Amino acid sequence: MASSSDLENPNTIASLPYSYAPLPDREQPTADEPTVVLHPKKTAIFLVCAFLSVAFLVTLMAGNGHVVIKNLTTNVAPSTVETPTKTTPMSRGVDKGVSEKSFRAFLGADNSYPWNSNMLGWQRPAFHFRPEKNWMNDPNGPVFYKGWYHLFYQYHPDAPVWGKIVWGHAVSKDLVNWQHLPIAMETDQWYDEQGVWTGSVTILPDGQLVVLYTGSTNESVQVQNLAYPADPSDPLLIKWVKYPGNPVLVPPPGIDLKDFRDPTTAWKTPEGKWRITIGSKVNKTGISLVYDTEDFKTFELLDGVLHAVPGTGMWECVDFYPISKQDENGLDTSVDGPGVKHIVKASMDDDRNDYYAIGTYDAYKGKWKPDNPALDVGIGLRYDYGIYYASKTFYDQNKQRRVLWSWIKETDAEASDISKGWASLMGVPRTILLDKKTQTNIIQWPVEEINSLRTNVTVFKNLELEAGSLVPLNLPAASQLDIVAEFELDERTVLRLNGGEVAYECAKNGGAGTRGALGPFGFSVLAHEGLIEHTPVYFYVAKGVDGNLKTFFCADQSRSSTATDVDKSIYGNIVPVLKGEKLSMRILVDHSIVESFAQEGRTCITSRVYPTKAIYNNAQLFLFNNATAATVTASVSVWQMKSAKI
Ligand code: DQQ
Repeated sequence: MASSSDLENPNTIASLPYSYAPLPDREQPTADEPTVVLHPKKTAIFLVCAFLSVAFLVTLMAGNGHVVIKNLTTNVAPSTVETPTKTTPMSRGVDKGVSEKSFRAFLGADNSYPWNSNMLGWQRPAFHFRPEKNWMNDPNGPVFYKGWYHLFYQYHPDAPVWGKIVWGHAVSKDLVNWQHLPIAMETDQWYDEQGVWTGSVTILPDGQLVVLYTGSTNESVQVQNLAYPADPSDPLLIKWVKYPGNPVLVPPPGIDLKDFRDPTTAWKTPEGKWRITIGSKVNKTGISLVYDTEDFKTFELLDGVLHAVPGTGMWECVDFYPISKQDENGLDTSVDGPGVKHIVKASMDDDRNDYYAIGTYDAYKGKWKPDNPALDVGIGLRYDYGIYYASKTFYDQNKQRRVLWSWIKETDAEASDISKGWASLMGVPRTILLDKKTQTNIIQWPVEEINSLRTNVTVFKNLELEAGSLVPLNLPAASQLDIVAEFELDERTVLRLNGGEVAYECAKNGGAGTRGALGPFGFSVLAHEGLIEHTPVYFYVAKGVDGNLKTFFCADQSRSSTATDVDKSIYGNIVPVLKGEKLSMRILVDHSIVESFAQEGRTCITSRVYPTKAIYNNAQLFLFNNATAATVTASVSVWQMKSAKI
């Protein structure tokens, strides 16, 4: 095992057994195809790898994989099993006017899996933020203030399910290690009796802070309220005061009393006023209302809306911010001008995903339009193609960057959340920049501070993965990893191949078990040695009739767990790959959370994975190439990740 200081020294690069097993459905190699030559001393390892490869391929190819999973559930030893508390399925949030807050696909079905405390204990993340216990959802009011990063969040202090929400609060010097602080705002007023909901911080020119947040009133009407720090000289901002004249905004005529929430950070208008936007809907059209204010106490509703998209439903947690067309730094929210584009992001209550679009803002009219109407908000690009919702950015004046926080919910049964005593966490904070190469998407990347958790790197250079190969990376531990890899497809095969693959979709084409000439290939994370459980994160390259390549980035959870009561979706989307670029991915594995980034953050996928066997020392990492034709060359660095103080 090489250490990080050995990185530059080629002698310390780990040697790796070459693994190849003929594919069950593959003809013998033809003369012009590469032949595998095994070194004698590697034969023993080869046999083990070949066995695993066959097991892997059989697993991958067994229909959609569910048959395998069903059969294997009988292997779970029930000796230490605790019977989970059965809960009556009930809606979390909908009757109060917000989206469903539990993962409900399996609720009501009598298929609770016998989870034990060992399994549930492993799921707890080591470097993703979450409160000490109970329920958390949206990030609120992130800000850098007097040397501290503040994170407020939707928090239910009484149970690990959504309920009467208050603002939880934590601070950090580095966005990695956190100190939990007392609840910042409780449900102690008639105008927020049913919940202190999502809101934002604005920094005024004199450095003072104001907060606007949604209160769900005693009658579950959604109103906007003003709050500010009780003692602005306190860098920890422990105590907050609610403005006595609250609410400062109530739903305007034509807007349903339960469709008016989540005020943004304010930005400056050309006239020097402050402007905010608030999500809503009219029938099925998602909209963003615009208000101007001078004092955050009285507001003027602008004619029309910032933007509206028919058919998208209620917009929650709208975010609006500038992004530089040429610079590598982030922009403060009020920045505007010729070198600037503006992003509108909305969290779609209907499908629970965060969509963004790049466009042009008209500050005089208070309106924004997308550069490409086909990729409008709610119908085009997503921040993340997995579990990622209610996100919120802030401008970090400490490091001149825009940082994205997001809620990652659970996709297990609510009964498991009750057993483990906590539910949900935050994604690792990501910097956001416009992709200068494509100009048509943003790039998201874990904040650089995350790298401080890296330790014990293992490096594999130019590994040749024949079509149909599987390589165990034999790491001492694989539940906390930072994996960075580059892949190159064998050019001769790519050129030789007749194009013709028309449509591919990660979710619809059978996942890692669907084999094409040029993919899938990538990693299997949280993999049990016999691949009883494993989660492939991979590229799939399709050659079209026009000869052009299209690359997809996917995460396949269909075999991630032998448990029957967790989500097993296959996620993913296309990823732009420009001429001359290698395929690259980064994966952060943190127990039950896997955050994956392709092409330096053009396409991202966050997965929640709940293995029952591939846990603790039984979690492993494999490289695989399940293509039928192409050899793939992989160069990989894998760091073990230390636990953060959270
Ligand atoms: N969560 C909050 C609302 C917001 C929703 C309530 C999004 O303000 O619309 O907990 O998850």
